[in-house]
Amino acid sequence: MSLTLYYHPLSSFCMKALMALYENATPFTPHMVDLGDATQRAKFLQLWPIGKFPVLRDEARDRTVPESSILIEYLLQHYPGPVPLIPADPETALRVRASDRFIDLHIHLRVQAIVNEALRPEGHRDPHGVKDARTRLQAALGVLDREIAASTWAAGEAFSLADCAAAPALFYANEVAPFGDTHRHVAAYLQRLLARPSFARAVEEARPYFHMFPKDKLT
Ligand SMILES: N[C@@H](CCC(=O)N[C@@H](CS)C(=O)NCC(=O)O)C(=O)O
Repeated sequence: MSLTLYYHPLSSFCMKALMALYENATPFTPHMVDLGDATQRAKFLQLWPIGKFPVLRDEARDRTVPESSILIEYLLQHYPGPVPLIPADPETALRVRASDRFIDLHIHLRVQAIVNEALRPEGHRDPHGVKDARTRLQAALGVLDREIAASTWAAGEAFSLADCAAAPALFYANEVAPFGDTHRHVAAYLQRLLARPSFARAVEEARPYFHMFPKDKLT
């Protein structure tokens, strides 16, 4: 098998990549990395010195592909399947990419900042940073709530890259700042995402690691 995904099932950006692989039933070898294990971390850093996953390794084409959105575009280019995830029409493709960027930058990374704060040791906390992340997360959820009120998926009526980004981002956003009572269109969208088999599978595979999520330390 040519493709190997370096990942951890609990990682939200890795769930995004997994969804794309599952959507198109793309054959790959999952390679779980425990970044808390010094040996595994050192080996992973040799592959990708930035040390963030997901990373796709394609032996057949001798390519190492980090960054979830680029990784998905790479799969669509070189290993396409029945679900295009980025439509051929340039206007719609631009809408998909814009939505993917909005979700990653203004929702996903805010959630990550809030979770990372909970993982920091006492004395190394950043209360201003987490307050800012929470404020901006609410603003982004407001924007998404207005947009998603009018469509089934993030960028229209076709499931896309943007929905792969949104699913794990919103799943964890709902843990750090529950939005069921405040953003009901986003809440309904999350239910649609949870019913999508590719995301349902990623969540099931993450479930054994949920105890590692620092829910009781969130501020
Ligand atoms: N922009 C990157 C973000 C990847 C990312 O932040 N991954 C997290 C896990 S969700 C990670 O590797 N964290 C480990 C670390 O920062 O040491 C992408 O889209 O792939």
